[in-house]
Amino acid sequence: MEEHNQMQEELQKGYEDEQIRVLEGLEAVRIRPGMYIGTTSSGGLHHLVYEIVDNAIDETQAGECDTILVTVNSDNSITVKDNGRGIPGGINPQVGLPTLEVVYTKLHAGGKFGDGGYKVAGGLHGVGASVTNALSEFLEVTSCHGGKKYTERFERGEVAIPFKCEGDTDDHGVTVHFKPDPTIFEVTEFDYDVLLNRMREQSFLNAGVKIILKDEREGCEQENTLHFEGGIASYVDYLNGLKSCERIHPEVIYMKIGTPSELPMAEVAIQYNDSYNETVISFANSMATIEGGMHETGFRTALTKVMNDYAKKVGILKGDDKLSGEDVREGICAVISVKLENAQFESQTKAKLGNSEMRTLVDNLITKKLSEYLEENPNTGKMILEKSLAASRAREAARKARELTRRKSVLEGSTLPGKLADCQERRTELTELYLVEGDSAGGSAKDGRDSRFQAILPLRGKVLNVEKSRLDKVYSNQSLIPIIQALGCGIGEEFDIEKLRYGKIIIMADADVDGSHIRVLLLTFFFRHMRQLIEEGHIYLAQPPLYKIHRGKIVKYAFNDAEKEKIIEELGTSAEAERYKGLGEMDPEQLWETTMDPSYRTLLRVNIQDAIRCDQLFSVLMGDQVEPRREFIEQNAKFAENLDI
Ligand code: 1YM
Repeated sequence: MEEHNQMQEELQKGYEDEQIRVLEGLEAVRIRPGMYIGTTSSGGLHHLVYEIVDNAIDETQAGECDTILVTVNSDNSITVKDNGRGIPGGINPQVGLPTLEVVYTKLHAGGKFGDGGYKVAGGLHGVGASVTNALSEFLEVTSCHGGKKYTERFERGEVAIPFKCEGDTDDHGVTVHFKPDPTIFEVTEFDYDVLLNRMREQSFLNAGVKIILKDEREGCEQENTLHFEGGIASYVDYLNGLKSCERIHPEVIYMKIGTPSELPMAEVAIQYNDSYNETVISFANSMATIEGGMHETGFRTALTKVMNDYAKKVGILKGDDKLSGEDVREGICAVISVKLENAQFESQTKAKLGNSEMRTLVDNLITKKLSEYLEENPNTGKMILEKSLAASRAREAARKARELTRRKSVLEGSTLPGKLADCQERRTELTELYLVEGDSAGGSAKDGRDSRFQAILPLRGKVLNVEKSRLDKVYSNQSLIPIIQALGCGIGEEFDIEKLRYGKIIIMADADVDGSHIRVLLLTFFFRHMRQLIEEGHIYLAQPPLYKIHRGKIVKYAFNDAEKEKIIEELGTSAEAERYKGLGEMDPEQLWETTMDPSYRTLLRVNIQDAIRCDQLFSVLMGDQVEPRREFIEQNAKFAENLDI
């Protein structure tokens, strides 16, 4: 009770002044929500949940909590409940406010202001629960700590029912109930699958924690329990299970240094499969580092070194022969997770880890533990080496083929493909390359374009499915060579984005099933062999109209059925609508007006929001197993339709 009296006194003193300062802080969040949560669309909405869950996960990492319950309530509000220590009921001496109130009303970057604890789970910018509070219609906290139950209610970040002690309890832990503010968010409906993916990822990254996710909305009632004792080793097993390929050794290799309470900590899990591509995903403080960074660099360098040393040791590599980085990563599925204080994130999206000490830490971990593992498990070692050697031989065969036919110079861009109608402009940032399906559409595009900055490359024949082919086939494929030549930036090990000849690469294919197939084949090629083009936003999809509607001399275009109906209403019932069967039906002027004129057209920029999802999408859509593909398409019709991956 003493704690409580002291609190009342402190409150009298500094409350009003403080309250004003605090509100100014959260007001900034309400004025510019994008700066704190990225967007006010679906991504930002879900982010509100992650901030609260992150605090509960921190508590599990402190060893004080094992279960987190996340409920989407029937009114689209969210309840997050943990069974940890609860937030202490005292007054924070620095600000003279209840600690609980400080947690929910103070913007703070990074470090927690409790008893010397630190924050590792980390939200987008480490700003924490106060951002969720600022952007919620209401947020209620119940904290059971040290035998007492405390509550407080906020509305749009302001105190609505002050902090109070409700009395005694045997319970412990924190419960937060909030509802996103509909005046801030464009979307207020939670997507269960988005929450499920994030909760699954978090439970893989924090071994042992049990997260129960529940949907109580009418007609959507469901529940998932996410609990993986194996942590990231279970993650790798899960990822390999999603892919349409076979594992080449039975166990996941797991290596670790440090613990959550002894930072820094690094852990890596690896298992090879029989595909030709690599899936390496990395995290720092449980946040995905999509652009990699120091921990990934350390991993790659050490893996190449360890595999070469091992191959020499067992006598498989002789003399100066070497396995390249790409060779030893063919078919790898790996998850890297590091936890550290003072994480530095670089690049525009803050998705690249800059702390160089993480390169050394991961390098040391792999060098020591992976060498030991291979020594102790020679059968697994042999399987992996055989895979790397096969990759190396294929690469060598590709190199020879290239030299023989002087394809090297062909691929490196000194020659341009015969079919290319190039543009006059040379500054990459101003130019566009249209990859056009079919010769007749290619002809219209050539005649309709603005040749000052638009280049056209008609695609010939069927585009190779790179998911089923090794590099040597990719390099010698007649449908891909002209694309590689026109882009000028090389491929694979020789890829150099500085040499890219066009700022926008626009895929223009029909709006039908065949067109959709070509789009997916080209995207698979870019994703697997020139991923940086997608990451840096160079790849676009043209959006040709579906209908031409005319009445007398008035001609309008519609891009979907709703637009068609609207235009017919405007023009009157005598208006006629024709459905385009393909791009080839449009004359050059129509193609320019509807699809190529920068002042009228709409382009979809392809971005990688979720590299894991993408990897899975291509491996299942394009792999050679039919059953998983059918299942996947049935479950994910929205992905097959929506190519904005
Ligand atoms: C449903 C959300 O926030 N749980 C939670 C938060 C805290 C603690 C325990 C906690 C942390 C510490 C000490 C510490 C927080 N405490 C603070 C502050 N669940 C949820 N569970 N005692 C309890 O880190 O030292 C901030 S969050 F400020 F008190 F340290």
